[in-house]
Amino acid sequence: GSSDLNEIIDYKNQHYAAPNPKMFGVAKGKNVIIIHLESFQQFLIDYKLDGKEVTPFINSLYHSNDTYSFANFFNQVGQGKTSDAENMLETSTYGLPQGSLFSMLGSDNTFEASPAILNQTSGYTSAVFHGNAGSFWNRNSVYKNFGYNYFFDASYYDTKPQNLTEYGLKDKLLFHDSVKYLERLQQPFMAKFITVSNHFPYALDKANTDFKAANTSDESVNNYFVTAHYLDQALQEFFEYLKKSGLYDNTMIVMYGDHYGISNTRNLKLAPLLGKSASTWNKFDDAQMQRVPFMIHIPGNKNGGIQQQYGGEIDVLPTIEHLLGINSQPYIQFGTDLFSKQHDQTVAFRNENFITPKYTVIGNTIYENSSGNVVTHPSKKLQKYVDKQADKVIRELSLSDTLNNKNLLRFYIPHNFTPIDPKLYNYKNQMK
Ligand code: GP9
Ligand code: MN
Repeated sequence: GSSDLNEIIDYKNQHYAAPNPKMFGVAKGKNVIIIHLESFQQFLIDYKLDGKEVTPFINSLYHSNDTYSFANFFNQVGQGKTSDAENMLETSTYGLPQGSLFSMLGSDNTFEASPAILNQTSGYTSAVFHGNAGSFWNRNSVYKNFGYNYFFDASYYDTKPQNLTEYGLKDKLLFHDSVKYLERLQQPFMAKFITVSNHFPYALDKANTDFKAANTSDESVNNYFVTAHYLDQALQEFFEYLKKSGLYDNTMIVMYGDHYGISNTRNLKLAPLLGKSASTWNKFDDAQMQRVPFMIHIPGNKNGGIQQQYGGEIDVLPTIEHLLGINSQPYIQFGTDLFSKQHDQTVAFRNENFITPKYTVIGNTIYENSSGNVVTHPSKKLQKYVDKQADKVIRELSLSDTLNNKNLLRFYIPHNFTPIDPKLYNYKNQMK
């Protein structure tokens, strides 16, 4: 118990990355809208299928100088997929090595999650909008423990069959039909939208399809572009609403892809569309495909641009806290602010493989990022560096697991933090 916690506290203190003074508080007091881009991979950005941009609107955001756009941002999920991404983004702790943390620990654990932190430090109201059953991934329980004030699940939307795809309400309807609730949230708010239409197997009715599928021998690969295009249009419509309503100017919009849409086995079908050969495709290529978008859009900011630093989902919470002018130091978080000079650029995958700006390490194999070649005879210096990173990755993952498996945040109450009592939250008949 307490010696575990002391080791975790030592680690997080020594790993802490101080805010970049140029970035601290640049979005202070703004509303925060977080848009979860289901299964959206980085390769879609600027990608053209048969000469046609798949996601022109997201591309325009990516290149806007109001957006901090990350070119080397990776998903770090395990088997908990979407729920692991949510957990990392909102607690800066890792998902579990097996299963979903939301499902296994989410009902009973104590968390110090972003809805609670933003509320208690800065008066934010929080809400999640998601057109699937609230029980999926145990969200009904987890969100209460995170301190979400509102959770609008499928029961708040018109879910007649033609409004649905496999995992819930179609994205355009999710955004459109959430406005009536969004407009009633006390500001400043933090609102998360979890989209679902771009989810395997990427099925969408003809009426919503205006992009030509790819032509591989795998239907899901082909249709991935079609549903990604639909998601792009849904996002554009939502931005139009935000501008019309006036919310836009006072809101920071954070967008991220949660995990891959095309699995490693299916990458072999995708390879030719990326100008690669399936016969030389390898684990290095699979690892590079774990890049997902991470974009922070701050209207009127004008200082954005494409960021090259390496990072991942674990780093989002301290980054957002610092942008909002909130000190992240009191909390136990395993990620570091992407804008900090001390940001840790080693990206851990849940299986202990990792990527650094120069190397991709899979098991005992070191690949050089610039060439994709295996480093067959690493110098002593390189081997020492890699071993040190590997030790850190293993330690960080295991400390996160200890924290969560032993529910140690019960015993760690930051100054001025009031632990969340889930009994005070009720997601039935909200705003009715
Ligand atoms: C369902 C959705 C999908 O509610 O969030 O989760 P995933 O299958 O991607 O983990
Ligand atoms: Mn997902």
